[in-house]
Amino acid sequence: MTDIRMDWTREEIAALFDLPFTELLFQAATAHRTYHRPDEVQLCTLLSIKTGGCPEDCGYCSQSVHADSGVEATKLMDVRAVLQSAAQAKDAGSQRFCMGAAWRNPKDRDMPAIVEIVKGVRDMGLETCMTLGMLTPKQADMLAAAGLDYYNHNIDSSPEYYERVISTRNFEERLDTLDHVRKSGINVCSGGIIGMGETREDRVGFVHTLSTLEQHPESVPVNALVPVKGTILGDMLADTPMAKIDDIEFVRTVAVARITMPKSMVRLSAGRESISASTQALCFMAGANSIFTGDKLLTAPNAGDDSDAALFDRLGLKALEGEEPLRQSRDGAESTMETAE
Ligand code: SAM
Ligand code: DTB
Ligand code: SF4
Repeated sequence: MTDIRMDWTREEIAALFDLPFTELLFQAATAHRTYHRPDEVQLCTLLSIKTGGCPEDCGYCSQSVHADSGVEATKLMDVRAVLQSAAQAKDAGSQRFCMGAAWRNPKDRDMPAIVEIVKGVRDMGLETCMTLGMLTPKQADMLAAAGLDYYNHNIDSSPEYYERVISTRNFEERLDTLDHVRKSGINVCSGGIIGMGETREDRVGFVHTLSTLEQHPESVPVNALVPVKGTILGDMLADTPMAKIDDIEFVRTVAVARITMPKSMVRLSAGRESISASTQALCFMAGANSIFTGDKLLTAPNAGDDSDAALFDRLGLKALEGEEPLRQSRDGAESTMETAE
Protein backbone atom coordinates (compact mmCIF):
# COMPACT_ATOMS: atom_id res chain seq x y z
CA MET A 1 0.00 0.00 0.00
CA THR A 2 1.37 3.39 -0.93
CA ASP A 3 1.21 5.57 2.16
CA ILE A 4 -0.29 9.04 2.14
CA ARG A 5 2.49 11.24 3.52
CA MET A 6 2.52 14.94 4.24
CA ASP A 7 6.09 14.98 5.56
CA TRP A 8 7.99 14.85 2.24
CA THR A 9 11.30 16.66 2.28
CA ARG A 10 12.71 18.60 -0.65
CA GLU A 11 15.63 16.15 -0.71
CA GLU A 12 13.31 13.17 -1.08
CA ILE A 13 11.38 14.88 -3.86
CA ALA A 14 14.60 15.88 -5.63
CA ALA A 15 15.75 12.24 -5.37
CA LEU A 16 12.50 11.09 -7.05
CA PHE A 17 13.09 13.54 -9.91
CA ASP A 18 16.64 12.14 -10.23
CA LEU A 19 15.55 8.49 -10.58
CA PRO A 20 16.23 6.74 -13.87
CA PHE A 21 13.18 7.55 -16.00
CA THR A 22 12.00 3.93 -16.28
CA GLU A 23 12.26 3.42 -12.51
CA LEU A 24 10.41 6.69 -11.82
CA LEU A 25 7.65 5.67 -14.21
CA PHE A 26 7.39 2.24 -12.59
CA GLN A 27 7.09 3.73 -9.09
CA ALA A 28 4.51 6.28 -10.27
CA ALA A 29 2.44 3.65 -12.10
CA THR A 30 2.52 1.45 -8.99
CA ALA A 31 1.33 4.31 -6.77
CA HIS A 32 -1.35 5.12 -9.35
CA ARG A 33 -2.74 1.57 -9.33
CA THR A 34 -3.02 1.58 -5.56
CA TYR A 35 -5.75 4.21 -5.61
CA HIS A 36 -6.99 4.51 -9.20
CA ARG A 37 -7.92 2.42 -12.22
CA PRO A 38 -5.14 2.93 -14.77
CA ASP A 39 -7.50 2.79 -17.76
CA GLU A 40 -9.88 5.51 -16.52
CA VAL A 41 -9.45 9.23 -17.11
CA GLN A 42 -11.75 11.90 -15.75
CA LEU A 43 -13.19 14.35 -18.28
CA CYS A 44 -13.67 17.95 -17.19
CA THR A 45 -14.94 20.90 -19.20
CA LEU A 46 -13.86 24.50 -18.72
CA LEU A 47 -15.87 27.65 -19.24
CA SER A 48 -14.71 31.20 -18.79
CA ILE A 49 -17.68 32.87 -17.10
CA LYS A 50 -15.93 36.23 -16.85
CA THR A 51 -13.12 36.88 -19.27
CA GLY A 52 -10.23 39.39 -19.34
CA GLY A 53 -9.66 42.75 -17.70
CA CYS A 54 -8.01 41.17 -14.63
CA PRO A 55 -5.97 43.61 -12.51
CA GLU A 56 -3.40 40.95 -11.54
CA ASP A 57 -0.07 40.76 -13.35
CA CYS A 58 0.44 36.98 -13.68
CA GLY A 59 3.17 36.83 -16.33
CA TYR A 60 1.62 33.88 -18.20
CA CYS A 61 -1.95 35.10 -18.42
CA SER A 62 -3.76 36.43 -21.48
CA GLN A 63 -6.49 37.88 -19.27
CA SER A 64 -4.35 40.31 -17.32
CA VAL A 65 -4.75 44.01 -18.09
CA HIS A 66 -0.95 44.09 -18.04
CA ALA A 67 -0.81 41.80 -21.10
CA ASP A 68 -1.27 42.89 -24.68
CA SER A 69 -2.94 39.69 -25.82
CA GLY A 70 -6.02 41.10 -27.54
CA VAL A 71 -8.39 39.24 -25.18
CA GLU A 72 -11.50 41.38 -24.74
CA ALA A 73 -12.88 41.92 -21.26
CA THR A 74 -16.44 40.74 -20.66
CA LYS A 75 -18.89 40.97 -17.78
CA LEU A 76 -19.93 37.96 -15.71
CA MET A 77 -22.03 35.70 -17.96
CA ASP A 78 -25.73 35.42 -17.52
CA VAL A 79 -26.73 32.47 -15.29
CA ARG A 80 -28.90 30.91 -18.02
CA ALA A 81 -26.09 31.02 -20.58
CA VAL A 82 -23.74 29.27 -18.14
CA LEU A 83 -26.33 26.55 -17.51
CA GLN A 84 -26.74 26.05 -21.26
CA SER A 85 -23.01 25.49 -21.63
CA ALA A 86 -23.04 23.08 -18.71
CA ALA A 87 -25.83 21.07 -20.34
CA GLN A 88 -23.75 20.80 -23.55
CA ALA A 89 -20.73 19.66 -21.54
CA LYS A 90 -22.82 16.98 -19.86
CA ASP A 91 -24.15 15.78 -23.22
CA ALA A 92 -20.56 15.55 -24.46
CA GLY A 93 -19.78 13.16 -21.58
CA SER A 94 -18.07 15.54 -19.17
CA GLN A 95 -18.13 14.67 -15.49
CA ARG A 96 -17.05 18.00 -14.06
CA PHE A 97 -17.83 21.55 -15.09
CA CYS A 98 -15.10 24.02 -14.15
CA MET A 99 -15.86 27.72 -14.31
CA GLY A 100 -13.20 30.42 -14.28
CA ALA A 101 -13.41 34.15 -13.73
CA ALA A 102 -10.64 36.65 -14.45
CA TRP A 103 -10.84 38.27 -11.05
CA ARG A 104 -8.30 39.07 -8.34
CA ASN A 105 -11.16 38.05 -6.05
CA PRO A 106 -14.94 37.98 -6.35
CA LYS A 107 -16.79 41.04 -5.08
CA ASP A 108 -19.57 40.42 -2.59
CA ARG A 109 -22.05 41.74 -5.16
CA ASP A 110 -21.04 38.90 -7.53
CA MET A 111 -21.75 36.18 -5.00
CA PRO A 112 -25.55 35.75 -5.45
CA ALA A 113 -25.13 35.01 -9.19
CA ILE A 114 -22.20 32.68 -8.49
CA VAL A 115 -24.25 30.81 -5.89
CA GLU A 116 -27.14 30.46 -8.37
CA ILE A 117 -24.74 29.09 -11.00
CA VAL A 118 -23.27 26.52 -8.61
CA LYS A 119 -26.71 25.30 -7.58
CA GLY A 120 -27.95 25.12 -11.18
CA VAL A 121 -24.94 23.20 -12.50
CA ARG A 122 -25.03 20.81 -9.57
CA ASP A 123 -28.71 20.15 -10.10
CA MET A 124 -27.81 18.85 -13.57
CA GLY A 125 -25.77 16.10 -11.93
CA LEU A 126 -22.39 17.57 -12.84
CA GLU A 127 -19.58 18.10 -10.36
CA THR A 128 -18.87 21.78 -9.97
CA CYS A 129 -15.55 23.56 -9.79
CA MET A 130 -14.90 27.29 -9.66
CA THR A 131 -11.78 29.39 -9.91
CA LEU A 132 -12.51 32.99 -9.03
CA GLY A 133 -9.26 34.20 -7.46
CA MET A 134 -8.72 34.85 -3.76
CA LEU A 135 -11.57 34.11 -1.36
CA THR A 136 -12.41 35.34 2.12
CA PRO A 137 -13.47 32.69 4.66
CA LYS A 138 -17.04 34.00 4.35
CA GLN A 139 -17.06 33.65 0.56
CA ALA A 140 -15.67 30.12 0.84
CA ASP A 141 -18.45 29.26 3.28
CA MET A 142 -21.07 30.70 0.89
CA LEU A 143 -19.75 28.54 -1.94
CA ALA A 144 -19.71 25.49 0.32
CA ALA A 145 -23.31 26.14 1.35
CA ALA A 146 -24.27 26.41 -2.34
CA GLY A 147 -22.82 22.90 -2.81
CA LEU A 148 -19.62 23.75 -4.72
CA ASP A 149 -17.60 20.53 -5.02
CA TYR A 150 -14.12 21.89 -5.87
CA TYR A 151 -12.32 25.23 -5.78
CA ASN A 152 -9.29 25.72 -8.01
CA HIS A 153 -6.57 28.04 -6.84
CA ASN A 154 -3.08 27.27 -8.12
CA ILE A 155 0.17 27.90 -6.30
CA ASP A 156 1.61 28.01 -9.84
CA SER A 157 5.28 27.35 -8.98
CA SER A 158 7.78 27.16 -6.13
CA PRO A 159 7.52 29.91 -3.49
CA GLU A 160 10.81 31.34 -4.86
CA TYR A 161 9.85 31.36 -8.54
CA TYR A 162 6.28 32.55 -7.88
CA GLU A 163 7.62 36.00 -6.99
CA ARG A 164 9.28 36.29 -10.38
CA VAL A 165 6.02 35.60 -12.21
CA ILE A 166 3.45 37.55 -10.20
CA SER A 167 3.94 40.71 -8.18
CA THR A 168 0.41 41.82 -7.34
CA ARG A 169 -0.11 39.21 -4.63
CA ASN A 170 2.15 36.87 -2.76
CA PHE A 171 2.49 33.15 -2.27
CA GLU A 172 1.21 33.32 1.30
CA GLU A 173 -2.05 34.86 0.10
CA ARG A 174 -2.48 31.91 -2.25
CA LEU A 175 -1.99 29.51 0.66
CA ASP A 176 -4.45 31.53 2.77
CA THR A 177 -7.18 31.05 0.15
CA LEU A 178 -6.43 27.32 0.00
CA ASP A 179 -6.80 27.24 3.78
CA HIS A 180 -10.17 29.02 3.66
CA VAL A 181 -11.36 26.60 0.98
CA ARG A 182 -10.18 23.58 2.97
CA LYS A 183 -11.81 24.82 6.17
CA SER A 184 -15.12 25.46 4.37
CA GLY A 185 -15.29 21.76 3.43
CA ILE A 186 -14.94 22.32 -0.33
CA ASN A 187 -12.48 19.98 -2.08
CA VAL A 188 -9.21 21.66 -2.98
CA CYS A 189 -7.88 21.79 -6.54
CA SER A 190 -4.39 23.27 -6.69
CA GLY A 191 -1.47 22.85 -9.03
CA GLY A 192 0.65 24.99 -11.28
CA ILE A 193 2.41 25.60 -14.54
CA ILE A 194 5.51 23.85 -15.86
CA GLY A 195 7.69 25.48 -18.49
CA MET A 196 7.72 29.07 -17.28
CA GLY A 197 11.53 29.12 -17.28
CA GLU A 198 11.69 27.66 -13.76
CA THR A 199 14.49 25.31 -12.72
CA ARG A 200 14.27 21.66 -11.62
CA GLU A 201 14.70 22.97 -8.06
CA ASP A 202 11.58 25.12 -8.54
CA ARG A 203 9.64 22.09 -9.73
CA VAL A 204 10.82 20.28 -6.60
CA GLY A 205 9.66 23.24 -4.47
CA PHE A 206 6.33 23.32 -6.29
CA VAL A 207 5.57 19.63 -5.63
CA HIS A 208 6.95 19.96 -2.11
CA THR A 209 4.54 22.80 -1.25
CA LEU A 210 1.50 20.83 -2.45
CA SER A 211 2.51 17.50 -0.97
CA THR A 212 3.22 18.96 2.48
CA LEU A 213 -0.05 20.83 2.85
CA GLU A 214 -1.98 19.62 5.90
CA GLN A 215 -3.99 17.56 3.45
CA HIS A 216 -3.19 16.94 -0.22
CA PRO A 217 -5.36 18.76 -2.76
CA GLU A 218 -7.98 16.36 -4.11
CA SER A 219 -7.10 17.60 -7.61
CA VAL A 220 -3.68 18.66 -8.85
CA PRO A 221 -3.71 20.35 -12.27
CA VAL A 222 -0.36 20.26 -14.04
CA ASN A 223 -0.41 22.87 -16.81
CA ALA A 224 2.23 23.22 -19.50
CA LEU A 225 2.67 26.90 -20.20
CA VAL A 226 0.55 27.99 -23.17
CA PRO A 227 2.74 30.75 -24.55
CA VAL A 228 0.40 33.62 -25.40
CA LYS A 229 1.72 36.49 -27.50
CA GLY A 230 1.59 39.75 -25.57
CA THR A 231 2.16 38.14 -22.16
CA ILE A 232 5.56 38.49 -20.52
CA LEU A 233 6.24 34.74 -20.50
CA GLY A 234 4.73 34.08 -23.91
CA ASP A 235 6.96 36.73 -25.48
CA MET A 236 10.01 35.53 -23.55
CA LEU A 237 9.47 32.00 -24.78
CA ALA A 238 9.03 33.15 -28.38
CA ASP A 239 12.42 34.89 -28.17
CA THR A 240 14.21 31.96 -26.51
CA PRO A 241 12.98 28.68 -28.01
CA MET A 242 15.37 26.77 -25.73
CA ALA A 243 13.16 27.64 -22.77
CA LYS A 244 10.39 25.25 -23.87
CA ILE A 245 9.99 22.50 -21.31
CA ASP A 246 11.52 19.16 -22.21
CA ASP A 247 8.82 16.48 -22.64
CA ILE A 248 10.59 13.97 -20.40
CA GLU A 249 10.96 16.58 -17.64
CA PHE A 250 7.24 17.29 -17.92
CA VAL A 251 6.43 13.57 -17.53
CA ARG A 252 8.85 13.40 -14.59
CA THR A 253 6.91 16.21 -12.87
CA VAL A 254 3.61 14.35 -13.37
CA ALA A 255 5.19 11.16 -12.00
CA VAL A 256 6.60 12.86 -8.91
CA ALA A 257 3.23 14.52 -8.23
CA ARG A 258 1.59 11.08 -8.50
CA ILE A 259 4.07 9.39 -6.13
CA THR A 260 3.92 12.13 -3.50
CA MET A 261 0.13 12.61 -3.70
CA PRO A 262 -1.03 9.12 -4.66
CA LYS A 263 -4.73 9.59 -3.95
CA SER A 264 -5.20 12.91 -5.74
CA MET A 265 -6.54 13.30 -9.26
CA VAL A 266 -3.60 14.56 -11.32
CA ARG A 267 -4.94 16.63 -14.19
CA LEU A 268 -3.12 17.08 -17.46
CA SER A 269 -4.39 20.60 -17.96
CA ALA A 270 -3.42 23.47 -20.25
CA GLY A 271 -0.90 22.90 -23.02
CA ARG A 272 -1.97 19.43 -24.14
CA GLU A 273 -2.35 20.78 -27.65
CA SER A 274 1.38 21.11 -27.92
CA ILE A 275 2.15 17.79 -26.19
CA SER A 276 2.47 14.80 -28.53
CA ALA A 277 0.23 11.74 -28.18
CA SER A 278 3.25 9.70 -27.08
CA THR A 279 4.15 12.14 -24.33
CA GLN A 280 0.54 12.27 -23.17
CA ALA A 281 0.56 8.46 -23.09
CA LEU A 282 3.64 8.59 -20.86
CA CYS A 283 1.82 11.10 -18.63
CA PHE A 284 -1.13 8.69 -18.26
CA MET A 285 1.37 5.92 -17.48
CA ALA A 286 2.95 8.24 -14.90
CA GLY A 287 -0.40 8.69 -13.18
CA ALA A 288 -2.21 11.57 -14.85
CA ASN A 289 -5.88 10.63 -14.71
CA SER A 290 -7.87 13.72 -15.60
CA ILE A 291 -8.00 16.07 -18.60
CA PHE A 292 -9.89 19.07 -19.90
CA THR A 293 -12.01 18.20 -22.91
CA GLY A 294 -13.47 20.48 -25.56
CA ASP A 295 -11.77 22.73 -28.07
CA LYS A 296 -11.23 25.67 -25.70
CA LEU A 297 -9.72 26.15 -22.27
CA LEU A 298 -10.49 29.61 -20.85
CA THR A 299 -9.12 31.69 -23.72
CA ALA A 300 -6.60 29.29 -25.30
CA PRO A 301 -7.38 26.44 -27.70
CA ASN A 302 -7.53 22.87 -26.37
CA ALA A 303 -7.02 19.51 -28.07
CA GLY A 304 -10.76 19.08 -28.88
CA ASP A 305 -13.18 16.20 -28.41
CA ASP A 306 -12.45 14.45 -31.71
CA SER A 307 -8.73 14.29 -31.21
CA ASP A 308 -9.22 13.18 -27.58
CA ALA A 309 -11.65 10.44 -28.63
CA ALA A 310 -9.04 9.25 -31.14
CA LEU A 311 -6.31 9.38 -28.48
CA PHE A 312 -8.44 7.42 -25.98
CA ASP A 313 -9.13 4.88 -28.71
CA ARG A 314 -5.47 4.45 -29.51
CA LEU A 315 -4.52 4.11 -25.86
CA GLY A 316 -7.51 2.00 -24.76
CA LEU A 317 -8.52 4.56 -22.16
CA LYS A 318 -12.06 5.28 -21.10
CA ALA A 319 -13.89 8.12 -19.39
CA LEU A 320 -14.18 7.82 -15.63
CA GLU A 321 -17.83 7.31 -14.74
CA GLY A 322 -19.26 9.84 -12.30
CA GLU A 323 -18.89 8.90 -8.68
CA GLU A 324 -19.83 10.80 -5.58
CA PRO A 325 -16.88 13.03 -4.66
CA LEU A 326 -15.70 12.86 -1.11
CA ARG A 327 -16.21 16.04 0.86
CA GLN A 328 -14.07 16.94 3.79
CA SER A 329 -16.01 17.78 6.91
CA ARG A 330 -14.78 20.58 9.15
CA ASP A 331 -13.28 18.09 11.59
CA GLY A 332 -11.24 16.54 8.77
CA ALA A 333 -13.20 13.28 8.42
CA GLU A 334 -14.11 12.14 4.92
CA SER A 335 -17.77 11.63 4.08
CA THR A 336 -19.60 10.93 0.84
CA MET A 337 -21.35 14.05 -0.39
CA GLU A 338 -25.07 14.20 -0.41
CA THR A 339 -26.55 14.76 -3.83
CA ALA A 340 -28.20 18.10 -4.55
CA GLU A 341 -31.62 18.36 -2.97
N1 SAM B 1 -8.24 34.40 -11.80
C1 SAM B 1 -8.22 33.17 -11.14
C2 SAM B 1 -6.89 32.82 -10.56
O1 SAM B 1 -5.86 33.23 -11.06
O2 SAM B 1 -6.87 32.08 -9.56
C3 SAM B 1 -8.73 32.03 -11.97
C4 SAM B 1 -8.37 31.87 -13.42
S1 SAM B 1 -6.68 31.53 -13.80
C5 SAM B 1 -6.69 31.68 -15.53
C6 SAM B 1 -6.46 29.81 -13.41
C7 SAM B 1 -5.09 29.19 -13.65
O3 SAM B 1 -4.90 28.96 -15.03
C8 SAM B 1 -3.86 29.98 -13.24
O4 SAM B 1 -3.59 29.92 -11.89
C9 SAM B 1 -2.77 29.29 -14.04
O5 SAM B 1 -2.19 28.24 -13.31
C10 SAM B 1 -3.53 28.74 -15.27
N2 SAM B 1 -3.13 29.44 -16.49
C11 SAM B 1 -3.48 30.68 -16.86
N3 SAM B 1 -2.91 31.03 -18.02
C12 SAM B 1 -2.16 29.97 -18.40
C13 SAM B 1 -1.29 29.74 -19.52
N4 SAM B 1 -1.08 30.64 -20.45
N5 SAM B 1 -0.68 28.53 -19.60
C14 SAM B 1 -0.88 27.60 -18.64
N6 SAM B 1 -1.67 27.79 -17.56
C15 SAM B 1 -2.29 28.95 -17.44
C1 DTB C 1 -5.92 25.13 -14.26
O1 DTB C 1 -4.98 24.79 -13.54
N1 DTB C 1 -5.88 25.18 -15.59
C2 DTB C 1 -7.11 25.69 -16.13
C3 DTB C 1 -8.00 25.77 -14.86
N2 DTB C 1 -7.09 25.52 -13.81
C4 DTB C 1 -8.86 26.91 -14.63
C5 DTB C 1 -6.93 26.98 -16.82
C6 DTB C 1 -5.97 26.90 -17.95
C7 DTB C 1 -5.95 28.20 -18.64
C8 DTB C 1 -5.14 28.14 -19.87
C9 DTB C 1 -5.00 29.43 -20.57
C10 DTB C 1 -6.23 30.02 -21.12
O2 DTB C 1 -7.16 29.32 -21.57
O3 DTB C 1 -6.31 31.24 -21.14
FE1 SF4 D 1 -6.07 37.29 -13.32
FE2 SF4 D 1 -6.16 34.68 -12.80
FE3 SF4 D 1 -5.07 35.60 -15.08
FE4 SF4 D 1 -3.79 36.02 -12.80
S1 SF4 D 1 -4.25 34.04 -13.75
S2 SF4 D 1 -4.15 37.55 -14.41
S3 SF4 D 1 -5.51 36.32 -11.40
S4 SF4 D 1 -7.19 35.73 -14.48
